[in-house]
Amino acid sequence: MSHLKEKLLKKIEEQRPRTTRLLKDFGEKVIDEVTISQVIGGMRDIKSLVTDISYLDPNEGIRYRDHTLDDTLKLLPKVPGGEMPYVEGLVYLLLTGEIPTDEEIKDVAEEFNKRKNVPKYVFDVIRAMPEDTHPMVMFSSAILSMQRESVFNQKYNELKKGDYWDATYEDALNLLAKLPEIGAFIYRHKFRNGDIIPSEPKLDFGANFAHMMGIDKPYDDVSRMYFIIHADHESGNASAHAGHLTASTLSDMYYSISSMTNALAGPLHGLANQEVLSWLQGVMVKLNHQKPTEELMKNFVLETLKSGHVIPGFGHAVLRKTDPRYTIQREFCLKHLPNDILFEYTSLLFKVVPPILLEQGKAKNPWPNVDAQSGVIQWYYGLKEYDFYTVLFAIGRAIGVASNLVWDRALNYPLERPKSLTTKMLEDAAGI
Ligand code: HAX
Repeated sequence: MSHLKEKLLKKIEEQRPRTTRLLKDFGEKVIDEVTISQVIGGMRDIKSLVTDISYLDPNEGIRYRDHTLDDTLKLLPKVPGGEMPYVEGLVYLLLTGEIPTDEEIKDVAEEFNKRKNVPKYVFDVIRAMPEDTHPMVMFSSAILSMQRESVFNQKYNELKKGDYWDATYEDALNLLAKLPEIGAFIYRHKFRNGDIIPSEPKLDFGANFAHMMGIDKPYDDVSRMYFIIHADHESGNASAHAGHLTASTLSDMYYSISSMTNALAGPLHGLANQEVLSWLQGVMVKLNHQKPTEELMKNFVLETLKSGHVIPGFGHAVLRKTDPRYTIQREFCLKHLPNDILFEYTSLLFKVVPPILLEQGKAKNPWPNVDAQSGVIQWYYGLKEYDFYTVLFAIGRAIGVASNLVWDRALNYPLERPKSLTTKMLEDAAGI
């Protein structure tokens, strides 16, 4: 058994009695009330999911296993010669709750190396799709096509409930190891005439992805940063929730991560990183690539709002301050691309959008989110095909969601089934 799996089993055995006790002795304790606006308004803020892997504070941002994102980046062992930590280290942290040693990171890297070969039929599925298929459709379909590989699915009839986590863990590692290969294949197939670069087993998760994409250093660090900061945002965000909901029916990892990907592909969620770049490019073209004045930028923002569209990259359903994932990327830009014109545009947006949204008085959070900044970095390093950006987000997000699904099965979280009401029932409750 790998070190990671052994450690995970120990943690699961420690955790199970806590969940059992809460259910058995305190199951009827009330922890929340639900209002009509929450019922109509997308279940916003209703406390109804459990995860120990991350927690999103509205003002502080995400914590992974109780570490802020800044601390996570500081505490996880760094790749020699790089600024960013091993993605393998994050996988260990999210699954076990512990900061790994170098040896423990090596163990995860070896596990991934053993599992990264993608079956040929997956590439055939991608190749068979029409040229103008969106990369997220290719990514989701590639994942779904591998469902026949699921250990959970193959062993389901002989598995005891207590061992569901084990087969789910195998599926998680098997799938996570393959996602960079699939993502890079889609990119090279769709945007580089099918000139595929084979994987390099000696490289870590982030560096191998950069290598397969065909992008030089420091893109290896960009990839590590990108996958780490996008990995998890507790369980209620649409992509994580879609994955969790699907898995709650005992659908396996492949069905669930494909669901996660599909939810991420909406413009209000992960597709916002593509929308930001597309919007900024539109502005740049209109300005003939000159730096706009503050006044001009304000006009573009107002025009977009007037046309009934949201300003992509701003606002959040939970956060009420600037997203630390935005700040971390902004600091990277200040260090590596301070004079980039697109970065200057983004910085100007950071200045002009929040006061406009505040004045408009609708958005509960006028501050930038992760997506406002991420495309700028990709563009700078040559990845200009912005409809690929959400695939990068999906590779990162899959790490958090897959870790959660292992724990979902370990703690036997049941089938999800919230209750719906009719409008008449709400009117009755309101005394109308
Ligand atoms: N521009 C214009 N209006 C905005 C806005 C923005 N960036 N953010 C919120 N609003 C509006 C909403 O559309 C809503 O208007 P209506 O009442 O007319 O429907 C109102 O302000 C209240 O919305 P809210 O309660 O503040 O925000 P929600 O929880 O409903 O939505 C969103 C959160 C992230 C979807 C929203 O802020 C938005 O659409 N932002 C732009 C798209 C975006 O950047 N999405 C990525 C978010 C981060 C993420 O998940 N990444 O994957």
